[in-house]
Amino acid sequence: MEFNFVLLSITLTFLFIINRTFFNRSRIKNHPPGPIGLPVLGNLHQLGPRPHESLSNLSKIYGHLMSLRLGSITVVIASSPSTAQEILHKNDQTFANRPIPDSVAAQPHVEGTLAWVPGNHRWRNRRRICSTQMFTDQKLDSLQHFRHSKVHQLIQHIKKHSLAGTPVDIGALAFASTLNLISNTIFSIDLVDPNFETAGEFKDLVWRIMEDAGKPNISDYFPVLKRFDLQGVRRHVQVSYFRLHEIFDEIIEKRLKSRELSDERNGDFLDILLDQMKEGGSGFSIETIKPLILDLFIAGSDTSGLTTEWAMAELLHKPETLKKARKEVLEVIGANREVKESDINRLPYIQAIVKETLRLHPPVPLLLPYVAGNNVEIGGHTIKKGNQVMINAWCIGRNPQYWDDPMSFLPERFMGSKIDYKGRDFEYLPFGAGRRICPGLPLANRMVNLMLAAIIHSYDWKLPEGVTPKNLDMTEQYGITLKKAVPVCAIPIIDQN
Ligand code: HEM
Ligand SMILES: *[C@@H]1O[C@H](CO)[C@@H](O)[C@H](O)[C@H]1NC(C)=O
Ligand SMILES: CC(=O)N[C@H]1CO[C@H](CO)[C@@H](O)[C@@H]1O
Repeated sequence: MEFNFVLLSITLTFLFIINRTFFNRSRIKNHPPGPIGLPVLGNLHQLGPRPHESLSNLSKIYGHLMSLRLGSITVVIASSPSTAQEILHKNDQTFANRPIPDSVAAQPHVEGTLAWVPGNHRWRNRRRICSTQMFTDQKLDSLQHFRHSKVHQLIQHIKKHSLAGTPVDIGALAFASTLNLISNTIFSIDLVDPNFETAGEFKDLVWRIMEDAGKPNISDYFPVLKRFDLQGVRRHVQVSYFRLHEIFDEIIEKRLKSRELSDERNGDFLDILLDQMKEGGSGFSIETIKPLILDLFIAGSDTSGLTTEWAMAELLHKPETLKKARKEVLEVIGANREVKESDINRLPYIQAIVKETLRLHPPVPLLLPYVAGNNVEIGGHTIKKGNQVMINAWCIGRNPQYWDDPMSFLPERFMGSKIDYKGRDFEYLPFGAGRRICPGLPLANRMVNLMLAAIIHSYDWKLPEGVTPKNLDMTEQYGITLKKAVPVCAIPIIDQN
């Protein structure tokens, strides 16, 4: 009797799930097509270790707008320029909000972030301050001397390797350098040892948050389970968030004291935010500027560092492009001074290399997720209110319909081309587009071009013993950003002349 009861309940549950899995979709008229999933898991098992690539493969079967079920969440994936445009541009009002992953929601005052708050008036206010006061050409110019001195230190550090003939882990150096480029832009100080001698707590903390945030977690796909924090993600990541807030508290307190003593200002991002705090109606307080600052570090450091690493990897993979790049930098800058941000305009080939790198290796391959605020018609299908929406920028950048020879690294394709990553060309979206396009783009553009040009300008590069351009490992590894699976190491050589 008892046995039968168990059997019955199992069967009923199973039928219930089957029912939801197979018939739910067809009941929604005109829902985007997609693969049929397993009970409970849905299509989670089909994502694999490189979701952007699996989704790209699936889109070849199901089309440029397809629907997957991840646990109990329905996710719609757009994989063409036209569907991306309809979502990011035409219907940006509908897609103003993002779902907040559990690991992100674990931070104190998540409502103070920029990337994860609903696109309401508070978000708009914060974005406006970013784009009119922080990421302007004028402001970035006024803070560029800090970044020049950081890149100088990077080049000096590489010199030690070149004298010893030892390989440099380019990604690790680029990540640490980027953290300091950003921390000098925000705080006018280094948060990572500029001599790269110590590992550095700050770097570890930022890294740990990114790792935790990058792992897909049960709570995100089964929101019912959220409060149990089954995998302990929230508890684990919270420790890092709290410590980072402590570090920021110390810096802010110091700054407030020095501002009391003198009217002199550094003019960095922190000063801008503290000035804003005094203005009525800005909505800023000490507690809510910290998550904003943290957002800039998290969103800006790994992305920019990785782009630099991938660019070097592609150049080492294709030595004739490296040669051509070096020639340009040496001709434009000469051998007697260091590269500056103001030189970037005169380095079209370096810029083309950065663009081509971002086409093949967009560090945020699926952009950040959106959530539909209402039912909406996209590409002839209906996306339902509450569905999550992702844009596969990686897939779009490799589509042979829009790109000749898409799998080859050809910076030349951007020479004299009007295509840019500023959100107008929907076949090329490494920074997203529309109202939530990356606000850090102007800074990223400077940092990556500057680092790359400086690394190439000061040294010639060769691969370590046993590695040839052909067998250099170019595998991608998916996290919150798209890494190289094997770090690119190369030996810097000082020119003999
Ligand atoms: C190569 C470097 C970078 C790349 C490829 C990149 C890419 C992106 C992408 C794809 C998005 C999402 C856009 C969307 O959903 O449509 C984004 C958002 C964002 N990025 Fe970047 N980013 C980079 C550097 C930076 C830097 C340097 C900063 C700041 C210091 C930054 C700050 C942000 C912020 C705050 C957001 C959230 C914006 C919002 O939701 O309103 N990023 N970025
Ligand atoms: C996607 O398809 C290509 C070509 O068929 C295949 O080589 C690759 O392994 C697939 N990738 C994934 C992640 O399924
Ligand atoms: C931080 C954390 O606990 N992440 C987990 C998220 O989910 C994956 C897959 O289930 C786990 O492997 C991670 O450990």
